[in-house]
Amino acid sequence: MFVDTATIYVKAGNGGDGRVSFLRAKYQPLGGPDGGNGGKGGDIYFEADPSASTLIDFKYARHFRAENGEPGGNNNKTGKSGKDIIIKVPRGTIIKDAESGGILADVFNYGEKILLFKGGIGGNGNARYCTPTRRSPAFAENGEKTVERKLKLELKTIADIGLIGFPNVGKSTLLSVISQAKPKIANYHFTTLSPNLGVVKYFENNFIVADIPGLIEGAADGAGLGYEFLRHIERVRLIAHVVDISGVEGRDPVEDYKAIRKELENYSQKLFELPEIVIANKCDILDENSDNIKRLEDYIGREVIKVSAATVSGVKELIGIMANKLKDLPPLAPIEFEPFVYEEVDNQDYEIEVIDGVYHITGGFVDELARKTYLDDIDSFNWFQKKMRDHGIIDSLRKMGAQDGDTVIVVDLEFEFMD
Ligand SMILES: Nc1nc2c(ncn2[C@@H]2O[C@H](COP(=O)(O)OP(=O)(O)OP(=O)(O)O)[C@@H](O)[C@H]2O)c(=O)[nH]1
Ligand SMILES: [Mg+2]
Repeated sequence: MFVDTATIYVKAGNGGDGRVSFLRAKYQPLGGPDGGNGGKGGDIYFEADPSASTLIDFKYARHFRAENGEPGGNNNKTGKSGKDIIIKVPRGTIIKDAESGGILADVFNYGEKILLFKGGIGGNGNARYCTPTRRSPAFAENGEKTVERKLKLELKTIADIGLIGFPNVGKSTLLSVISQAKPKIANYHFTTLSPNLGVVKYFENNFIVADIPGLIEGAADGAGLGYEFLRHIERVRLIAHVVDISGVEGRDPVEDYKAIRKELENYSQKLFELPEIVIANKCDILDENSDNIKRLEDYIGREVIKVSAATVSGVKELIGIMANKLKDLPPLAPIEFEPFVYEEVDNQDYEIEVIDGVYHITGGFVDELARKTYLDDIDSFNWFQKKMRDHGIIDSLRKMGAQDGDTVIVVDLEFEFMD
C-alpha cells in the first residue's frame, strides 16, 4: 500500500531544572551557592531523506520526543542538553499543523535541516541568584516546558516531468527505458499502484521523471486509482502525456487523449495549463494503414513524439526533447506559503477556577511564575507572593471569596492563602 499522508506527534525536550546546591569543602562549612543551570531541551528538525519515497515509516512510529535537558549539577555544572531529533521524510513532504491546517514547512532541499520546534531553555541554578545581600539563595528555576504538537505530513512528489495516461499504455515501460528505474510492468490495468521515480541522464543534465498509476475517465471525481495520485504530479514542470497509438485495447487514441485532458481539467486548472508533450507509444504494433497518428496530430495541432518503449525506437530522441523543453521552463521550486506560527502563550494571562473550595490558577503568567518558584524557600516564596500581588492575582482571589487558610494551587504549587 502506498502511504502519502501521515499524522504524527512531536515534542521538543523540556529544559532541565536549575539546581540548588552549596559548596561543601573541608574548612569551609558554609560555602557559597554552586547549583548549576539546567541543560537545554532537544530540538525537533526535519530533513529530506534521499532513500524515502513514501510516508510508510510513519504508519506505526508516530511519536517523536526529543530528550529533555538534564538538571544542573553542583559545582556550577550546567546540565547536559537533550539530544535533538531529526525526522527524515521524503523530499516533497509538506508539514502542516494538524489542528489549523497551517503549513509549517515544505521539505524541498536535500541536506537541509529544518528546525521546527525548539527545546525548552534550562532553568537557572541557585548560583545565579547570589547577590551581596542574599548570599545563600536556596531556590532555583525550573526548566521551560514544551508543548506536544500534532502534525499532518502530506507527500507531494517532486519531479520535473510527470508521465500520465490511461492504464496499460506503457508509462512504466517508458520510465524503465529512459532511466535506471525498475518499475513493475505487466499487461493488465493498474499495474502501477504508487508513483515511481526515475532519474534520466542527458549529457551533464539529470532530470526526474515520475510515473503514476493509470488514470481513467472520472479519476478526478474519485473513480479508479487516479485521483489521489494526481497530487504527485501537481509539482511537475512538464507533463508527458502517453497515448497507446496502436489502439490495441480497442480504444481510440484521440478519445483517450481527450478523456485524460478532461481529468486534468477537472482536478485543477493549474495541472491543465502545465506545458505538455504528447507521446505516441506502441508504434511498433501500429497498423500500417492506420491514420491514428494523423488524427491525433490534427486534433492537438502539433506533432506527437512517436516511440516504442518495447523496441526502444525513438526513445533517445524523446529524452532530447524532454531535456530541451525543460531548459525553457522555470526550475522546480518549493511551494509558496506564509509559514504558520503557533500562537504565543500570553504571558500576562491567568485564570482562576474554584473546584471544591480549592482555587486553581492557570495561564501564561503563572506558568512562568511557577517555573521560577521554590515554595519551601522563604526568599523565593516572598518573591512569588510579591509577583502575584503586583499582578492583581491576590486581589482577584480575595474578590472571589478566598479566606486565610484556603488552598490555592498555582500550576503545580500548592499553598495556603494568606494575605
Ligand atoms: N508492443 C508494445 N507493447 C508495449 C509497449 N510499451 C509497453 N508495452 C506493453 O504494454 C503493457 C503495459 O505496460 P506498462 O508499462 O505496465 O503500462 P502502464 O501504462 O505503466 O500501465 P499501468 O501501470 O497499469 O497504468 C505491458 O505488457 C508492456 O510490455 C510498446 O511500445 N509496444
Ligand atoms: Mg505502470
